[in-house]
Amino acid sequence: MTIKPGEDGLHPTYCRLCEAQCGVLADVKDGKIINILPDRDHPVSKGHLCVKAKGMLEVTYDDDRVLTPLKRTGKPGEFEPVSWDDALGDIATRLGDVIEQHGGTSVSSYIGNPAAFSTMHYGYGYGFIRMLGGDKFFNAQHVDTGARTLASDQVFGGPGRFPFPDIPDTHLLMIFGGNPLVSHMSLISSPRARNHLDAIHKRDGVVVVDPRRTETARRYEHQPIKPDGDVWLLIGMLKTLLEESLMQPEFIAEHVVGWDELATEIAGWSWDQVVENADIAEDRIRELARRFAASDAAACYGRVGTNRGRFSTLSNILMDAINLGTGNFGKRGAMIIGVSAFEPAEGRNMPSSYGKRHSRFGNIPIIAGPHPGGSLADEILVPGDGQIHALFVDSGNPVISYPDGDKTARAFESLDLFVSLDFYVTESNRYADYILPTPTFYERADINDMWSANAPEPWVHYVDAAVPPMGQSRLEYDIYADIAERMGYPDPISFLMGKDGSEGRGDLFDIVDANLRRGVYGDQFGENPDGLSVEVLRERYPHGVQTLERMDTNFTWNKISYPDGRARAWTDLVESEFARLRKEKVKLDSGELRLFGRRLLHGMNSWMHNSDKVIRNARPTLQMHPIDAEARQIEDGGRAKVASRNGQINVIVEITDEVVEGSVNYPHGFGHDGNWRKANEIDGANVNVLASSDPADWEPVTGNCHLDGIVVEVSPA
Ligand SMILES: Nc1nc2c(c(=O)[nH]1)N[C@H]1C(S)=C(S)[C@@H](COP(=O)(O)OP(=O)(O)OC[C@H]3O[C@@H](n4cnc5c(=O)[nH]c(N)nc54)[C@H](O)[C@@H]3O)O[C@H]1N2
Ligand SMILES: Nc1nc2c(c(=O)[nH]1)N[C@H]1C(S)=C(S)[C@@H](COP(=O)(O)OP(=O)(O)OC[C@H]3O[C@@H](n4cnc5c(=O)[nH]c(N)nc54)[C@H](O)[C@@H]3O)O[C@H]1N2
Ligand code: SF4
Ligand SMILES: [Mo]
Repeated sequence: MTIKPGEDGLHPTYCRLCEAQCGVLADVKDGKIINILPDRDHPVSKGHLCVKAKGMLEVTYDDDRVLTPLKRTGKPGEFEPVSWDDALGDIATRLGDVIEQHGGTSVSSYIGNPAAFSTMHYGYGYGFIRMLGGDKFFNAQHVDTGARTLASDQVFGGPGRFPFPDIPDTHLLMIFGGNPLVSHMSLISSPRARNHLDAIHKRDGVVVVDPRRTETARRYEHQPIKPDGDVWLLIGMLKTLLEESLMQPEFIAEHVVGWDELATEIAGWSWDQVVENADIAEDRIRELARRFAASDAAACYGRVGTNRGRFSTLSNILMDAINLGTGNFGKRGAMIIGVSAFEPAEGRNMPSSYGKRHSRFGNIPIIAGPHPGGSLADEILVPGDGQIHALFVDSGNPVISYPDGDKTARAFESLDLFVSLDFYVTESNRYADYILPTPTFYERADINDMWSANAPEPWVHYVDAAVPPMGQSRLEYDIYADIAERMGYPDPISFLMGKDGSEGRGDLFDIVDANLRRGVYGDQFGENPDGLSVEVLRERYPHGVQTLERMDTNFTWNKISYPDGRARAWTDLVESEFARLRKEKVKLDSGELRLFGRRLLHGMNSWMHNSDKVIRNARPTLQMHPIDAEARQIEDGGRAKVASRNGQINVIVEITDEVVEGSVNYPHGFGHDGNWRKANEIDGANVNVLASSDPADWEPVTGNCHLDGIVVEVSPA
């Protein structure tokens, strides 16, 4: 017997804020969650929680939360409640008018970060837009994972998989541009990652390559680097491996194509070039490479800090090359690719479609669907075929998350129709015509569909809502399906399944259930009586079920899309990126200050800053090295003006040798002026007004925005 939404008692559920997806117990009394407790019976998180899970309780019962549909009645941010019927009726009519006048390609959407944790959200969200004829979608790819996605496309032959380190058995972990003790690890679902990292530290080590001595770097071993310096360190490590014959030739012969071409290229770079640009001594680079090769199970893992730089794609490809060349791929403790619970064991990666389409603005090759983030404003503002006139923003806040926030705001205000699905009035949707309220994750059923493939200790967890949706909030899927129905379309799920909707509205969990039952752990519709279905999960495993003791490392190999099943160390793109590196060679010590990002333990992207628990200790500051501060007569705790070619902000300064000389950092997600009372009070700025929406400032192969390594001038304010 499962407990029903809103019933008194402890509801097993899970947190849907980051990949860790920790098990939670929601204590419900009189229809309200009164406390959030760690779930010690969750098979993998075993009681791990961070402050944000409780913060979500404050969000759920926040007085500033939107609980009725809102219609814009005046200036940005001025709204009045309307009925669902009026809101959806007007949206359907106006959407129909836009499509009639400008065609389906004038309709688009941004679906942001939280959607990565709610069931099939990207799928039906994009299905909805495609059904209306839309051909442009936006999400966080180009500010988060773009370089990793293109590296996967090149190295594995398809963009759909993120490799991850098999951390319970890793002996040496090199982390490039990630801060797991704050982020709780990204692109890998491992709620107790810190325990694993501590154990790795006792084996051969955890080396954190980062321009800041981060929380993670402090606990383990830090290798400072200037923003954008990674590609040089990686070339140096590969040079060492080649010069000192530290590779695994048999492994390479079996699994890698194009190794000799890469080796020739690497040999063409001199140690002088490497050392000058990496700003790290040759001895140290050699030491890191030797340790990597000598370790029984090593992994090079890159995250956000190696995705928004000038040569991030090449850096990610070179990390793969180091893993592959030393035999640290598809092996216990090394880099692996997993299988999702919603595909069969032999499930294949999607094939590459890179460059088959280009963006209208910036002419950037499309990697895996989404359009370059930096182009959103111009896709709205620049007239022409395919110009966006109607936009849905769902689970996102692009005015703060995307580059050139001011321009994005201007673009939003110019739309014919702007519909937001959110539970706050944010910096983005204050320009909307309608805000449609949605539940928080404690008010919805979900299954951990998207990330089950990236868990070293894989599990599946289905949960019902702990409490029913608050106020008039409604699930995103139902909102899309209702609008579609009013316009005479099938619901997005039926559309995605090639049906016309005549059999009635498709249920999200019917598809989920079918995929799970056919999947690697599924009951195969009765053929495997011990296997899983949604019903089995619901009845037997309310705390989730660990499906394998460890992710099978062999899954890695059938996720390679090249027909020969081998990875590539050399492609046309690798060749042209090296040529570009030769030409552009980022000058790292030209006296300029470079700005990079930082995440706060007490903070979540552009939101959750209205929760006391979360923001209590959060203080957005510009971190600056003492030498750089002295040269500019800037005082600790004082205010400074930070200016880029694109814009300027006014910030509080924190002088610290935590950052490498020549760089400064500032967290993103601040500068609030939505309808949130506490968040608006925080003394912070939107750092992304410094980032540029000019394609010249994106990585050309991905269209990734340069959010790290922005050249800035800092002066006393
Ligand atoms: N300078 C700089 N910029 C960055 C980054 C950086 O490191 N530096 N990081 C980038 C990264 S990695 C990412 S992922 C993006 C994130 O940027 P976005 O994709 O914009 O996501 P969030 O900032 O998390 O905003 C989430 C929004 O969704 C709403 N929301 C929360 N839960 C739900 C839900 O269940 N349903 C609905 N409908 N709405 C919900 C919240 O109220 C909030 O308005 O920011 C990027 N921007
Ligand atoms: N508490 C908290 N947790 C979060 C989030 C949050 O906002 N708050 N956001 C979630 C999201 S959306 C994501 S995508 C993940 C991100 O997860 P992570 O990538 O682990 O988190 P970040 O703190 O962004 O780490 C990026 C690191 O890259 C470094 N860096 C910047 N530029 C460079 C460079 O050029 N080279 C190198 N080597 N390093 C560089 C930064 O100093 C920073 O330490 O975190 C998730 N978890
Ligand atoms: S680490 Fe924190 S934010 Fe991430 S899932 Fe666990 S409780 Fe939620
Ligand atoms: Mo992200």
